[in-house]
Amino acid sequence: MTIDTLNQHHAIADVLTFHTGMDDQPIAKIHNATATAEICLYGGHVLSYKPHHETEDVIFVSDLATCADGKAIRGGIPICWPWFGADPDGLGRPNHGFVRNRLWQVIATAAIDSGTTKLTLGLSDTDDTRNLWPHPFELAIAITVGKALTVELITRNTGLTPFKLTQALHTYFTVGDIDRVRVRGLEGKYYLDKVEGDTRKFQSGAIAITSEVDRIYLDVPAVLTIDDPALDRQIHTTSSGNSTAVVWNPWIEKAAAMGDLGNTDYKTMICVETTNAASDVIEVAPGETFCLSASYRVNRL
Ligand code: TA6
Repeated sequence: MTIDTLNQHHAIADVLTFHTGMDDQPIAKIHNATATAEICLYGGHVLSYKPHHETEDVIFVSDLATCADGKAIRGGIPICWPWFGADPDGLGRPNHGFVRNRLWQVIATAAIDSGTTKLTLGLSDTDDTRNLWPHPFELAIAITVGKALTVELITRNTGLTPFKLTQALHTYFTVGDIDRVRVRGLEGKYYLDKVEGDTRKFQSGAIAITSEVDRIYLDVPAVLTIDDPALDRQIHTTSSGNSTAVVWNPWIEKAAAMGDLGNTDYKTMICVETTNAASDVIEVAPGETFCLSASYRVNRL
């Protein structure tokens, strides 16, 4: 669909409109009574969420991010599906699955109220996806922009056999100073430390970031909090459908090695991801659906 056709079919006057964005990909721009947001149809990818009371975007996107050559956008909320991390079968398929570098379709737009707007995007199987992963599916992401940002990733098995998933809402958050950030809610939980060969470790106290952090936390609670004193705010994440969560910061060396991340970007971003990862594997029966969701709300420290 062209931008004009998207606007004819799905725009909401003065609230939700479609434009040409990053690398000429179509983006939806939302501006309602509560917040602004931007969602790229490539990847079904949230790029921005900023309540009017905030000076800094809640969501981090690298200035070097690109959609070129099938790359996934660095930042925002990448959708990892139907696997999280490396190809589980070791067949050389893309890291984090194959839906974050495809063009999603607009399913619906709705003005819930003056301060709440909902955009639903969808992606279904094709010959190309079936060559990568031999299952029919319908995937939808429902994005609600209001006092909170809510993202629901809904998988429907439209085939005749069950399939297994791991997946993630791989959310990048903007922070003012990583040295002063603390992630709370995972105290007393075990995690797999991917920096040290998936060694199982115990989290005592709040999480501070003082080197590369790449951890899959197990048996996690629904609510986590990112304390960001430099921006004088907290971000609360409330999730459902998951028992694992990932905390990731590439730190100095990994950031310098990533061509689509600035060398000092590790100082102003952190990923706190809502995941079905590691042993948290989801099986979806034929005709069934599964929803993984996360909701993000900001308040003053
Ligand atoms: O969620 C953390 C992680 O799995 C890290 O290991 C790192 O690979 C990150 O995702 C980014 O992955 P990407 O494929 O987007 O570069």
